Amino acid sequence: MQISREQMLRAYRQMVTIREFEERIHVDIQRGGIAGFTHLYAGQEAVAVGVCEHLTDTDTIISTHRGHGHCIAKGCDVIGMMKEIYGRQDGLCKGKGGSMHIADLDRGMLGANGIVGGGPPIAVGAAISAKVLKTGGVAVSFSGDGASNQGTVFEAMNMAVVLKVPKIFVFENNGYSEHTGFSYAVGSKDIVRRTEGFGMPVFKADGYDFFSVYEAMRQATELSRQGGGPCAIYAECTRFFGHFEGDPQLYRAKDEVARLRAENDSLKIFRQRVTEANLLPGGDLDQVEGEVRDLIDRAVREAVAAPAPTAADVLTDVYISY
Ligand SMILES: Cc1ncc(C[n+]2csc(CCOP(=O)(O)OP(=O)(O)O)c2C)c(N)n1
Ligand SMILES: [Mg+2]
Repeated sequence: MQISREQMLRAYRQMVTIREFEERIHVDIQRGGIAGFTHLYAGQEAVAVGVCEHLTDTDTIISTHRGHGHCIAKGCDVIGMMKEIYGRQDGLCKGKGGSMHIADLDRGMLGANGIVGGGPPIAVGAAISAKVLKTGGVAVSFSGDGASNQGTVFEAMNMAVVLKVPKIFVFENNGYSEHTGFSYAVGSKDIVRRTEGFGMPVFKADGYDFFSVYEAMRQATELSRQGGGPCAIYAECTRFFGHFEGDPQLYRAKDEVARLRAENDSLKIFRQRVTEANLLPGGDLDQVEGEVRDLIDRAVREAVAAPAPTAADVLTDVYISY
């Protein structure tokens, strides 16, 4: 696998940024300053970063209700995101989107999306646009195991194959659709074969291992950028927090999260791999962690101090005139 020292350090920084961002929100949300539903992505970092490290601003992604990690991995400004989650006037979407609707078109981040299964059809549109305009870009959708059952996702997969567009479907199986287990809700219990049934190749990855996802995405982008049409990535992973903040998680075994944090933490796995192979010294990783913690502290400080939107702001950005 070809990956430079700089790329590895950047990937680690992105994964740590997602983790620290989410851990901080998990604590700070108790203070009551954040409105609306918040779904945290901690635990799934290797997927977002392994995928997005292959993308540029020309490529587009569309996320889910659990979108913070995808936004950070795609290069959205972390301070602007924090302000958005706090509903501030100078948040990334002027405080009007909040946690579930962060978008940044300049970064090719077409939006988080509260409609489960709503993303893939939009990303097929972006892929058609990339093909027609010959941008060389690919369009990526992230979907959970629950979303993989939605009719919208089936239609999107079929259309992407028929139109042979540069579209990559990323399926993140974190074991639960809200509170419903994967093995109950996915009829065939096999998202890979079901996806292949639509006529596209699926690259399987270990969702806890950045390098595994990175390699799967390398193959996926190579295929789709060269005109090979759509493909998919399938990764099993886990979320460290509840479905939403406040979820008592009664459907999980008492020690499940503690065990996953001990054995399946993508940050620890990354550190172990690069230090044991002498690819990066542990001190460099420590330095990244310190810098990220400072950044998150600053993001929260600025978000808390930032002005809220005014009543007049309700009337702007409602309609776009073309
Ligand atoms: C169309 C639609 N149906 C139901 C919901 C309620 N809902 C929100 S998240 C969710 C589960 C999604 O599970 P999954 O796709 O596995 O994503 P995860 O939460 O695990 O990241 C459901 C059913 C919704 N937001 N949209
Ligand atoms: Mg899920």
